[in-house]
Amino acid sequence: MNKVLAVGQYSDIDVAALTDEFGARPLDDLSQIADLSPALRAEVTAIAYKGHHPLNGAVMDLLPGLKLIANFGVGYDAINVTDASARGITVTNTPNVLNDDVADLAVAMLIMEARKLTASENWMRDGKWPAGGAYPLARKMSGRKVGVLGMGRIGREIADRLAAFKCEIHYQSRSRKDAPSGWTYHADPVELARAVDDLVIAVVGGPETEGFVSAAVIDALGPDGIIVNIARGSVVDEAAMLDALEQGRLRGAALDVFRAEPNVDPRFLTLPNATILPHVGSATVETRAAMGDLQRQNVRAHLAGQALVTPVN
Ligand code: 8YV
Repeated sequence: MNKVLAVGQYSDIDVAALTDEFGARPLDDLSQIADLSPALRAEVTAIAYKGHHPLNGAVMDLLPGLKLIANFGVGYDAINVTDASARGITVTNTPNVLNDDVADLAVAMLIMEARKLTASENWMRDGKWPAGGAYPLARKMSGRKVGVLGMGRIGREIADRLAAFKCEIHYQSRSRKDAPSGWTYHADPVELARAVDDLVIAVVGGPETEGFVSAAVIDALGPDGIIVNIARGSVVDEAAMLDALEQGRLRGAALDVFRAEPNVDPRFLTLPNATILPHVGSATVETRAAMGDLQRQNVRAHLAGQALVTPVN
């Protein structure tokens, strides 16, 4: 019996853990589920999922006994939770264990872009220092007004770190949060962008935030601003942001996530005012181990008939 499918690009350690403990059947991607025989599909009660391809009702219907989708990641926008709920399937995610890494990266990327760290390091690696002299002056990051879009658990970790860099904190969220005095709440993203120098995106992905950082938000931030995105590419009007970066209507962008990743719009690859990373927010040995562990805690609880640890529906 293979009650568990381990679907996605797992590390060897995670595949071994899922197969050894649960007898999970590893599959590279969701499309392989349809290739399993109906008898094998009927055995499955849980998917341990790691990926960003849409997992919707059509896939769920291939597995008549499916009761759990345990996502490897805090963001579960790839999973259609409405479809899951309608079929009595519980979705779990891996919250909190990655907050520090993602927040560290957001701050690091803001500094990288403001201080032009990649470009100045390349200046040195390319041997330009002796003849070319000092690298052109960059810009200061500490003490800027920063807007955090989305004050959830990760947004809060980012804001706490930026406060330690003497930044003035503004935020936008569905509701006002219990935040330190001096942090300014804005109900609207355009209003937030108008009030700050730089914008850090930390909202959930999915339909509710699709294109939330619109051309109007980008214009409100203005030509001295930097946008940092560690959330999801879908939150930003990418074409509007690319136009603004190319035309100098936005100073810079520091991006760990993209709309069509891993197939990034090639315009990003040549922009001198963008710091780009291949979705590495949670990509440390320590945090990926903790994410895998939390995913398996949910699968274990499901197989034992116990309460799930981190359900989202
Ligand atoms: C990915 C992430 O899940 O947790 C999230 O929401 O975006 C990342 O940590 C990671 O790519 C693993 O699939």
